[in-house]
Amino acid sequence: MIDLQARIPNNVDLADDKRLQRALEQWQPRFLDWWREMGPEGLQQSEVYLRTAVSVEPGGWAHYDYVRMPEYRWGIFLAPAEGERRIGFGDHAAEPAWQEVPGEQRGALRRLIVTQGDTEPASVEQQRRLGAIAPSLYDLRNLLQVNVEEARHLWAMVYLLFRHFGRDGREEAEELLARRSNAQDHPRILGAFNRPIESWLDFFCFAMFTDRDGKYQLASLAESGFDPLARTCRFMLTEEAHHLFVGETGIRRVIARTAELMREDPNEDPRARGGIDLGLLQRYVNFWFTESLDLFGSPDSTNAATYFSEGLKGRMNEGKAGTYDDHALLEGGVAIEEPASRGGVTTREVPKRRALNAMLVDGYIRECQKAVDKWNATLERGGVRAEITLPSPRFHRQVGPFAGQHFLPDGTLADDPAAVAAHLPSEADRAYVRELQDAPVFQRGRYANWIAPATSPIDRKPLDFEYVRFR
Ligand code: BYC
Ligand code: FE
Ligand code: FE
Repeated sequence: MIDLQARIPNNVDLADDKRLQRALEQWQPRFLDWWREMGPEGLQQSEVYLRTAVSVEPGGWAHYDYVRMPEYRWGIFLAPAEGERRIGFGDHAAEPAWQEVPGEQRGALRRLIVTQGDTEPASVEQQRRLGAIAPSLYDLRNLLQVNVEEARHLWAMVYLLFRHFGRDGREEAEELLARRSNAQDHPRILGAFNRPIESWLDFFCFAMFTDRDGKYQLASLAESGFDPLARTCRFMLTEEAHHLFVGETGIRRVIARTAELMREDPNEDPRARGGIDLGLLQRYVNFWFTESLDLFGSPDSTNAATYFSEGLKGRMNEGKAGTYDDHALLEGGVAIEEPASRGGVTTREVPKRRALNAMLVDGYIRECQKAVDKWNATLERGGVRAEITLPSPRFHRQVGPFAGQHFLPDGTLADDPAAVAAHLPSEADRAYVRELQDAPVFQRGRYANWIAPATSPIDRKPLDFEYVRFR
């Protein structure tokens, strides 16, 4: 049983480790200061219908109720231990999984945990102003659900830092509250987490593409030989599914509404009817998809090879029977694309351990494509003969061999570097979206004009439920 009245709800026997408990209880008020300063703006007193993680049992892990966000029960939950778990890959394969951090692996592990932890508060910071322009109570509630859970993911990483990394861990935990998304002098660690999210179009694209990187990274870390990291990531994945749902269905509803407005307009122009045109949406997709590809790191990465060799970060489903035969990856290679002279593209064979980022991103792209196919099916049903497409991974890159190159979304070289910008959101696009999303819709069951109503209830409540009570 988990004691939900404890100051920090947990299933890690915190009460038995008084020093650790005290240390985390000292960090808690600083976390709350950060939340009040950088969390959802203007909504801290409101009562929000939120789910809270209360156990790790598959059927009953979440409890739904109205909560004022600063009173949300941010807890520490590890998925159940899997008996005598063994390391599933790399040079330590078949050795018992580590319950404590091995000395040689300390630096690399700390870095992985800090990088993962840094993204969580970053996303909350990026999204903090969206409440004031929410398209409905339903969407507002989903945004805030994502926000409190990302903050819980910060707790998940901070627990590991405090429990396993001593003084350096405590210092890193302070830094996690000190860096700020998009700040000049102390930005967040990874690129996409320093890009502004100023509209709901940005937010839905972020939840679709960037949270999905989160899913893939967490799934890789869930294979870690460091068992506490594996178990905490496994449980985080349970929450992550909803974030991806918010992104994918958010864009789907925008598309459904666009199709409707196109049918109504004699010139098939959704803008004439206060909607979002597909060209603009495509540019937002182009931006967030490629920013998210950068989060996978370079397709040829010695870091990735080290993480795998040392048993710290595996492949998705590495431990699942039947997924892979070879867990050593010492033989063979993977062909990686690189720019060649005069706008051409060539491939180079990279040893498998160094190509792990490339392998992970392949699965990610396939999953994104499936969601895009569903969007296009919505367009087709809506009678629109146009499609959203994923741009080529050569386009708009800041990491990997195509960084700094000027390729177009169709994968061909741009004659003129400026031609690339035409496929990304322009200042005019942003201004239009700002104009469209300048006020919230807070009446129950109502939606902004540019998005179709929701179709999936939350916790089986009616869709016109009072998901947020303003105070
Ligand atoms: N921006 O060998 P390379 C989530 C750095 S999202 C800036 O190519 P590596 C969430 C890299 O650090 C999931 N810098 O890449 C989503 C390295 O620096 P050094 C977050 C970047 O190391 C939504 C250098 O470039 N989790 O949870 O194999 C809402 C060369 O790196 C970037 C993780 O990322 C970038 N995009 O892979 C909330 C998991 N990419 O060594 C939450 C932990 C690379 O030159 N992190 N660099 O100083 C990792 O596994 C790896 O660090 C990465 C990079 C996959 C990110
Ligand atoms: Fe997260
Ligand atoms: Fe997420």
